[in-house]
Amino acid sequence: MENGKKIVLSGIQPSGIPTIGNYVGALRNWPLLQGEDRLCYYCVANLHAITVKQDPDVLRQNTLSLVALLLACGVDPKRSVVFVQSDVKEHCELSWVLNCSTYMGELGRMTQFKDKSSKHADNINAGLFTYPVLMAADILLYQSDIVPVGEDQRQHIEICRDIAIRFNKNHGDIFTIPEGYTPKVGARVMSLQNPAQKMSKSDPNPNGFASIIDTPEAIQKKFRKAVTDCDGVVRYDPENKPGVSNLLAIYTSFTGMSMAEAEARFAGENYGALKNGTAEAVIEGLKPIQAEYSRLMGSVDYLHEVMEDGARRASEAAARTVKRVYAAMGFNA
Ligand code: ATP
Ligand code: LTN
Repeated sequence: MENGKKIVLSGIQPSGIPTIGNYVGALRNWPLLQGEDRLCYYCVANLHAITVKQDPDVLRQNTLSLVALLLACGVDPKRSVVFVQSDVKEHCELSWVLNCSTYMGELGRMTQFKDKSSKHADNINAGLFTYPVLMAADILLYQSDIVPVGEDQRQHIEICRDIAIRFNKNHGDIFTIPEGYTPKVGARVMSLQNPAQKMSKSDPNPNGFASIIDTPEAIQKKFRKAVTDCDGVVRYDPENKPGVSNLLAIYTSFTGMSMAEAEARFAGENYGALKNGTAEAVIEGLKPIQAEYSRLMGSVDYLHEVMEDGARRASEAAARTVKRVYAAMGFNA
């Protein structure tokens, strides 16, 4: 809580262009959480992004573009604090302290670590292992009450809560214990090429994901190539028909229809109709965001002002927490 307002915090890595999975699982909920009784902090997590190799020029460009996209999705930088993680030095400071309150065993159980180490076997760095500790620092620095995330991040919210509870027990009541918040539909959009895997913006196969700024033609093409199955019936059954169910889930996320309505809409039709209908719904849903994104990318100075203002406001709040933590540790505060 800050001045009687609940604190909301979330982050997204500038590790590529956000996908429709990031959009329905996370980004589109961010503006909806803005309200009179809440203060939202939205962070471009570039320190997290370097746990995987990044080209500095591409990272710089993706960071700017992500700020523009957040605003295009409806985040209002006057009401919310939009900032870049590396601009607020307290993230690294708190992360170190929390590292010393986190067990190797806990971190070794994280499925994202196991996943990413198998995907990047040539670069299993210590940052990939301690990634959840930096994420806990992001959350705890702002005394966050609510953390909106997609399904894949729930385990990281749990470890953050465990770290905070342990720290409070050992050092006094310093951190607010946060709650995760996951949307009812679209919390886990799967890859179009491999419906057993979540859709990911850093997938080396661009046909696996549709990005928020893909052209209508690219979106049509990627959905046309989506993996389905061979029994030809449009029915929601994630276990036995993961590809078709993923398309239906995307369709309902973009149209607001219920699953029963979506099944009825495609009853008796072939998969071509489902793929086409889903692509159309996505294209329509993204249109206003893409238009606003293009407009904002023409105002680079404005985007830099947003980042500077966000960094200043975030730093004020973060510094207050680090001061209390340092004092509790016996450091000069
Ligand atoms: P990367 O591919 O680089 O690991 P990512 O696409 O998984 O990145 P993040 O930046 O790590 O995305 O996540 C930003 C937010 O989007 C998080 O809240 C995460 O839970 C959510 N998210 C990511 N992928 C999906 C998905 N496929 N479906 C729903 N939500 C998702
Ligand atoms: N790890 C997150 C991105 C992220 C985040 C955060 C989410 C970084 N810091 C703080 C919520 C709160 C991910 O989605 N991979």
